[in-house]
Amino acid sequence: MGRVRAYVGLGANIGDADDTLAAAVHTLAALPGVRLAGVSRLYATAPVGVTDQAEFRNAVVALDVPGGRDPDTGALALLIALKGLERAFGRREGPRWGPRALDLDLLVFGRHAIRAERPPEARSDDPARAAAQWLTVPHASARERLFVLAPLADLAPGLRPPGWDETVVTARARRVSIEGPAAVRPVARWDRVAGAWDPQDPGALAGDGSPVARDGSPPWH
Ligand code: A4P
Ligand code: MG
Repeated sequence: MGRVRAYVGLGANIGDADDTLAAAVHTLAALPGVRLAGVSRLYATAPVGVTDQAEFRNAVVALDVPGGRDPDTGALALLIALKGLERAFGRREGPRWGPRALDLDLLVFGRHAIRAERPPEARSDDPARAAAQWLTVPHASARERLFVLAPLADLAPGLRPPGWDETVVTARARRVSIEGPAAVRPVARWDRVAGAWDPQDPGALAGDGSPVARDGSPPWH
């Protein structure tokens, strides 16, 4: 298989999350065979799931990655690289939905729908995690989370991931009406030349949830 456009969600709420996410963008871009194709705005987001924890920073990157011999193999190779990066950035096992130094989720892998079971010898002793799918793509809860949909819509508003009956921008508008526009707040744009977050004029989420900067330009330029 050739190359595949993948979208990866980044989240953090321990330590200097802005720095962590910037470093993670650089590290993802340096993975073998990977090309960085886009970086969303950086968002400050209200915690979902366990709400009694610090605000998160979230972003999404677009990566062109090797497709592997088949989609399952290519996507699992990327997942394993993401899990390695989480650990390298200080992620430790913690409660589900709890605070984390870095969370990397594989949101979309081209046009492929993937469900891979963890091999028995790799299952955790922790019963809460033992039955977890090894990999489900598109990510099972992405559609219901504004902290994923808002940055994903910066990069791919018209994308309709496999299994979805709506585009990313439509899903975002639906979640804005449920979670409220204050749940996610753009705080910076990615400066491609500097390779850093630029907090100047990050724009806003418009009433319909569409990303429009004050100068009218789309936020990823
Ligand atoms: N897994 C299956 N499919 C995937 C996939 N597409 N991408 C498996 C990544 N992993 C996938 O994930 C648990 C297992 O899911 C992995 O071992 C992998 O084999 P994890 O990252 O270790 O655990 P987790 O993150 O605690 O669980 P989960 O269900 O992934 O939680 P989420 O969805 O990542 O939620 N609030 C805000 N505002 N921003 C956030 O970023 N994040 C969470 C975590 C909760 N609240 C948040 C945020
Ligand atoms: Mg996760």
